[in-house]
Amino acid sequence: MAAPGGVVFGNGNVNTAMWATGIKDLNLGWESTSQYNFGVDLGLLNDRLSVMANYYISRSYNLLFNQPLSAISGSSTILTNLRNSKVQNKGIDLQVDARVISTRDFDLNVSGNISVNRNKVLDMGGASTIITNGAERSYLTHITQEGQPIGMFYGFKVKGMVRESDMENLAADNAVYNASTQSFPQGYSIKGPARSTASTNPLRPGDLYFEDTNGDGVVNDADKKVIGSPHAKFTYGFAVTASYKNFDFSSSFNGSYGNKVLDGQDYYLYNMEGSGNQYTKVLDRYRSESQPGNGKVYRASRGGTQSNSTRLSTFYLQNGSFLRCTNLTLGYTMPQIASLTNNAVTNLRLYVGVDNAFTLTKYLGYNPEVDYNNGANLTPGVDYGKYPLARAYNIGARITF
Ligand SMILES: [Ca+2]
Repeated sequence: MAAPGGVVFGNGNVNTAMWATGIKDLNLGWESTSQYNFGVDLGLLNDRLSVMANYYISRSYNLLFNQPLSAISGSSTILTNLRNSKVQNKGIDLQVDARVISTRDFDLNVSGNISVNRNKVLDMGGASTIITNGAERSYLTHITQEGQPIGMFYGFKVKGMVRESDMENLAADNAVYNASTQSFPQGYSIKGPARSTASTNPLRPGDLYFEDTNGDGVVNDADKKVIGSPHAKFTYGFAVTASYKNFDFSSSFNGSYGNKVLDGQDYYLYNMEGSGNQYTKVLDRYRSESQPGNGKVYRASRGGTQSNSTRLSTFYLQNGSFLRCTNLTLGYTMPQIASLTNNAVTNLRLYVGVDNAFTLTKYLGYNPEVDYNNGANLTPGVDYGKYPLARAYNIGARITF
């Protein structure tokens, strides 16, 4: 609660002092949860097929929340409860196991599971929307509001890229734009792409421009909206095991489908400010009308003159779906080992395997299974340098004496 530090009084000497490291909410309490489950467990076809299904609905109350505070208090947040807040999770878990083939020489088993969860804020406990920063440069990235899942991505929708042919219209708009009120005259309808108050310079060819959702010709905070969900439509896993005579094989997979990921590293690896390494994707950037790139990657600039590129927009949201093979193993059991060793060794199995064999994904970062701000559940789906999973090769022998 208090930490030693130093404080300078009039004579310039540093005196020993203590400072508060955190401010406590004396009424802080537990979150509470109520949950209902409905499950079925079926064995079919002489138990060669088994199905387990579970439907649940859970509600959590008085959620813990790091309320932002003025830093003058000595702390930037205070952990508190959102009184009377209510969040609902409902979903289905389904598990299927099948003995597909079962003969003297050959066995084949397949199992799979799928989980579908839907999260929804039912009551904010009197708070209005909570807009949070989950990434670099303090830009706001997530919104939590009633009727929606927790921590949806919040920002601008990219509408297009400014080209040379837009400049005449932009100049006409610029001529009537009132910079001090950041607005256009009443009744004026803009000719070119909407101008952004976040951009320090007028738009230039190669800049991204955002959707003006309320149609006033200017892009500002009022035009931000939910631009994607960090929550998967479903997650899943499956495994296949087989044996043929003395060989055995096993494999396991898992994955996620339908979630978006914000790669926080993009602010550096895509910024084209000449200050660090970049993705090779920047080679697709706009350079000129004769070298427009792929039409999606904005021009290079230095010092944030093209600030549209650094605001959270759909440009930075990536498809986070993946399928990962977590393990492949092939084994061989030596049948004659007992007689060869005069029963000194009763069983010998040799095996080779690989963990994290491969991942199928469109995600550009190291690992689409991201969870930045451990436990900060208002900012899910942010990758801030998630460490890649190592691929490990195993080779071994299991000896039974
Ligand atoms: Ca607007």
